[in-house]
Amino acid sequence: MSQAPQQFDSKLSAAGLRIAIVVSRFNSAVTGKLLEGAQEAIRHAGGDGKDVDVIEVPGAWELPLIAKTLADRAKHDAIVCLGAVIRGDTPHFDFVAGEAARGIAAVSLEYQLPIAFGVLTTNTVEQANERAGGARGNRGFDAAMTAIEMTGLIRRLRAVS
Ligand code: INI
Repeated sequence: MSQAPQQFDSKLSAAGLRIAIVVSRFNSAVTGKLLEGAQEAIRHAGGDGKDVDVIEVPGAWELPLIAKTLADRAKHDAIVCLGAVIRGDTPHFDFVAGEAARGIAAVSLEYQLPIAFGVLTTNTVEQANERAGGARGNRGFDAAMTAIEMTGLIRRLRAVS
């Protein structure tokens, strides 16, 4: 099935933004590529690597707790969560992937903080690789660009209220 590439506004700016990237070590060959993509996106949007904190967690299950801990410290403008849950590896795929998604969404809404969901959920490692710098782009790059866009959008909406 073909998938249109995600489109981003070329004027998006990460200048001055403090961004936390939380990346899972499980399937690290894939998540390392997602991390590279996210860091590239922040550079591409004019962000400074010094303003970016990278925090590793064991697996996607652990992403929501660390996202919540970071949100509670209120030191970042946005958080990017990266992981790779691959169905072939586990019968509990649905629990890990579902709870990661649910938990990240809950923290984002509770703290009204942009938290991008850069967690691949695929049937095979080949499908994951395609989306981590392969033929279908890099979802880490997309997640970071989404976090940058949402940060600007929220700031603009707050400024007019
Ligand atoms: N974690 C992942 O990030 N991806 C997976 O594919 C995965 N599998 O296959 O089980 C996975 N499991 C570990 C899980 O995220 C937790 O780290 C573990 O259950 C301990 O809480």
